[in-house]
Order: sequence, then C-alpha cells, then structure tokens
Amino acid sequence: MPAKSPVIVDLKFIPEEVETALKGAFPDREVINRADAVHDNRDLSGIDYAVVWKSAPDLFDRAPDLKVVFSGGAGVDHVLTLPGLPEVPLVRFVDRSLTTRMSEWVVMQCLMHLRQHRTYEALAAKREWRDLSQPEAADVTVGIMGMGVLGQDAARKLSVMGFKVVGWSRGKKAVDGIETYGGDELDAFLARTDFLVGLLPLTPETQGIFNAGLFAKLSRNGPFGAPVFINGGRGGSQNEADILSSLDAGILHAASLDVFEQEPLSPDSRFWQMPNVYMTPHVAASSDVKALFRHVEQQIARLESGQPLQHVVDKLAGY
Ligand code: NDP
Ligand code: OXD
Repeated sequence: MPAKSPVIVDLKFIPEEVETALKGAFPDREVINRADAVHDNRDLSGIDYAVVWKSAPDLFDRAPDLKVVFSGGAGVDHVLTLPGLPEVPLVRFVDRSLTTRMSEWVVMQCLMHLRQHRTYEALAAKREWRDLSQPEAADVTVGIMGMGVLGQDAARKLSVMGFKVVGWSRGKKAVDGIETYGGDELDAFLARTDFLVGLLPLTPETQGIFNAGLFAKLSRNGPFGAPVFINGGRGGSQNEADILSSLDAGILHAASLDVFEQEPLSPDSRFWQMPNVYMTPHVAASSDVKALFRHVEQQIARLESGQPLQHVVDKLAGY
C-alpha cells in the first residue's frame, strides 16, 4: 500500500494549543507543523493536505500538489485571499464547539446590553446603589444578518432566552419560530430590528455592509430608543468610521465588536475608551484545535474511502 500523504499544519493559533492537540492526531500519517523550525527548508511538493489559518503567503508555492485545503476556522476569507490558491476543494470548519461558542458570545452580548451592564459597572465604580428601569428580552427584537450555521444556532438560543428574533440571509430560510427575510427584503428586516447581530462571511458583497446608511434604517422603537449593533462576523463587513459617528450622534445606542477592519485593533482606536462599546479580540468563537484535527481526519477518511467531502466552500460566492 502506498504511504499516506503527510498533512501540512500552518495555523496562527496559540502554538502550545496546536502542539498539545497534535499529540495523538493524524496517527497514520506524518504531520509537518510549519510553526516548527525543523521544517523550514522541507520540500512540501507531493503533499495532498494542508490545514491553514492565516498561513504564510508562500504556502501554495511551496506546496504545489495539494488536493484539499482545510480552513482552520469557519470563515475562509483568509484563505481565498492567499496568493496562488489552487483549484482544489476548500473545506471550512463546521463544528459543535465553535457554533456553541459563538452563540454564547451573541447571547451574552444581547443580555449585557439588555441588562444595562455597563451602566451598573459604572455605578458600582462610584459605589452608587441605584436601580434602572428594566426592559425584558421579549421587549427586544434581535435581527441576525447571516442565517447560516452560526446565525441559526444563535437565533434558537436567543429565542429560548425570550428575545423576539428575525433573520436575514441571501436565500430565505425556514427556521421554526423565527421570522426570516431573503436578500431582497433587507429594509423590511432592518425596520424590525432593535439589536442587530452580524454573522456574515466577508465577501465582495458583504464588504462594508454595516454602514451609516444601514444603521439609519434600523428600528428606533426598542427599549433604548436607538438600536444596538453587535458584530461577530468579520471586521471587513463594518465601516468603523460610521459606527463611531453613529454612536456619537445617538443613531446607535451601543455596540459589541469582536472583529475589526484591522486586527489587532490599534491602541489609538477611540473604541477602547467608549463606555457603550464592548470589545473582544476576535475570540467570539475560537476553534477548538483538537476538534479541528478530528474534523480534518474525518474529511480525509471520507475522501480516501471515495465519499464526498463535506462543508466545501463555494469559491465564487466566497463562503
Ligand atoms: P455559513 O456559510 O453557514 O452562513 C453564512 C450566512 O451568511 C448564510 O446564511 C448566507 O446566506 C449569508 N450570506 C452570505 N452572503 C450574503 C449576502 N451577500 N447577503 C445576505 N446573506 C448572505 O457561515 P457560518 O454561519 O458558519 O459563519 C459565518 C461567519 O462567521 C464566517 O464566515 C466567519 O467570517 C464568521 N466567524 C467569526 C468567528 C469569530 O470568532 N468572530 C468565528 C467563526 C466564524 P445563505 O444561507 O443564503 O447562503
Ligand atoms: C473563524 C474565526 O472564522 O474564528 O472561525 O474567525
């Protein structure tokens, strides 16, 4: 039997987590972890598989014979923009742990805004004991842009918490208990939305979609008057100058941002000082590296036994 192809691992994750996850992973084949300097001059030709997250741009030059590229995350914009991406299937990471993490983040942000957590923190810092009038989840309609794997799970979990939920996606979805809108119904969707959640991939169509024009179309009938913007998708989909000016002008009440146009976010960014903005450093749904390697093993096993790969990206659509 011919030897099984090695797997190239090129992941800009926490290096120790990758090392630990690699122990016991891919037991039947060699692993070339590009974080390991011993592989610096290694010939990567003839290798079938690579698992990548923010790979060095020379990857496809160095490894010209790849048969499948696996994204280390659910998003693939970081792969689609790499020079020399070969005409082979690109498989994205779809996994229970990742989906659960994103829904935790989304539900947490919605609850923190609903429960006016920042205001209570500020009161606590002044040792001031004061109650604020308290809307409930049922008073808020959360609108999710991007009703894919992550959007649909977040929608269900927000519903369980009592929020009214509406969803928007390119193709209209049927999700139990959730009112959904298709691509050409954006304005009607926005008019319903008090808390806007972005869970879109970054594509030419979604670049800069979260801008002043869109914020102006959101509902102003929610409990805080102005709407809240929450983005866990990609920073390239948001116009940060517009978010800042909309917050300044009271067109937006508050925001939660996990992703930014430039990452890491500059220490000079005004976002750091804004009391009504929650920020996290692109960690809303980090990949569990062990689960990622299990998923890659399963997909390779499918391919090598003649079954179709799952979660293959439509490169034309960009996600
Ligand atoms: P999916 O591919 O499952 O879902 C994408 C959704 O976006 C689909 O509903 C799709 O519509 C919709 N969509 C795409 N383009 C458009 C458009 N032009 N107009 C309207 N709707 C559109 O992706 P996931 O849910 O798995 O992930 C979503 C994104 O979340 C990822 O691409 C990634 O960028 C981001 N992400 C961020 C993380 C973080 O830690 N911050 C972690 C993981 C992911 P349709 O259903 O009709 O195809
Ligand atoms: C992803 C991410 O796409 O973590 O999975 O951003």
